[in-house]
Amino acid sequence: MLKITALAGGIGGGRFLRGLLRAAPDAEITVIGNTADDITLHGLHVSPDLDTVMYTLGGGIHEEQGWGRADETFSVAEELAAYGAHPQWFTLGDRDIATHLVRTQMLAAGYPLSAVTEALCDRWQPGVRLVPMTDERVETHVVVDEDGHHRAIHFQEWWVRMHASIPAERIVFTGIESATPAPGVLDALDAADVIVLPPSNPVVSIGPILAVSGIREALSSSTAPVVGLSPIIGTAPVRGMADAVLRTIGVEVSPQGVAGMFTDILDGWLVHSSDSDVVPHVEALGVRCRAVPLLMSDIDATSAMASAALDLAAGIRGRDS
Ligand code: FO1
Repeated sequence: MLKITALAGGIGGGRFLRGLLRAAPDAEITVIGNTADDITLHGLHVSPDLDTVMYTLGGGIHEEQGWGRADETFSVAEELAAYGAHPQWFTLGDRDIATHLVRTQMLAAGYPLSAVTEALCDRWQPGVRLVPMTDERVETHVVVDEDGHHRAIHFQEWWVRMHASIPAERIVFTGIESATPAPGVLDALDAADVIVLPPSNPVVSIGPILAVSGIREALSSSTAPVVGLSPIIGTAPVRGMADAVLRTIGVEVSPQGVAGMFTDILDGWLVHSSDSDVVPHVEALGVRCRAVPLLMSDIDATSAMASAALDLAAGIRGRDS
């Protein structure tokens, strides 16, 4: 039984994982999910990246959006707006709210986020074991300079309300100092035959997971091959705002720039077929590199990407054994 462990954010992670499940139907897959996007709204604990993976693999996702539920209604959101309840820039659908009610109720009863996630996944049967990176609260906040005042706002406000329209001066993972890996995380990294970094946002999705104490060390000392897929094609992200946050931390917006963030943990890196000129530069970093199609247009494409990642891992394992 091939054991695969993947570190995943939200939309890109969910889409890739659907292809991984198709490419390796008999594998045992554990997903370590990013929780730094989490936000409390109207008293509810929302875990966007965990929910996106759970809904995408469980068949409940709103396909075009990549987040939230299919067949959604917004009666509660309309009523909240009628009361002038804030914020109104982050819309929770009625079906999605049930997820947040169960999560909030279980957290209030003392269950850790990992137990809550297991309970929610019991309904959705995503076909992977979804584990939050930590059971402690971590939130990505962004320092912006608005009208000459520096202030820290929640990542979701910067991304959803401001559309990342003003530069992020700094990105901080609040609470990361006291965050420890959730139960099962280090075991999943230790037991893995292959560890995969899907094309999630390297700064605000993969970054927080690696920042949880012990996780980056587990990856860099792992005997299992660690293979990543570039979220950047050419000089732009396939989706989202990875370019904006890469600029904030001073990393070149390119497939080799992102690979350079992870040379301590990467054994292999896939870049898009149009970036084949980048391959020798990545290999010069000591990371095996291949150029393959990385556009996640449909499940055939994501399954092919996943197979390419597993092939590269097998080649690396073969070389090292
Ligand atoms: N993104 C938006 O652009 N607008 C929204 O109103 C919004 C609501 C929302 C509700 C639940 C959820 O799980 C995700 C939601 N997102 C929304 C997406 C969210 O910002 C992303 O999933 C990630 O957190 C950022 O990549």
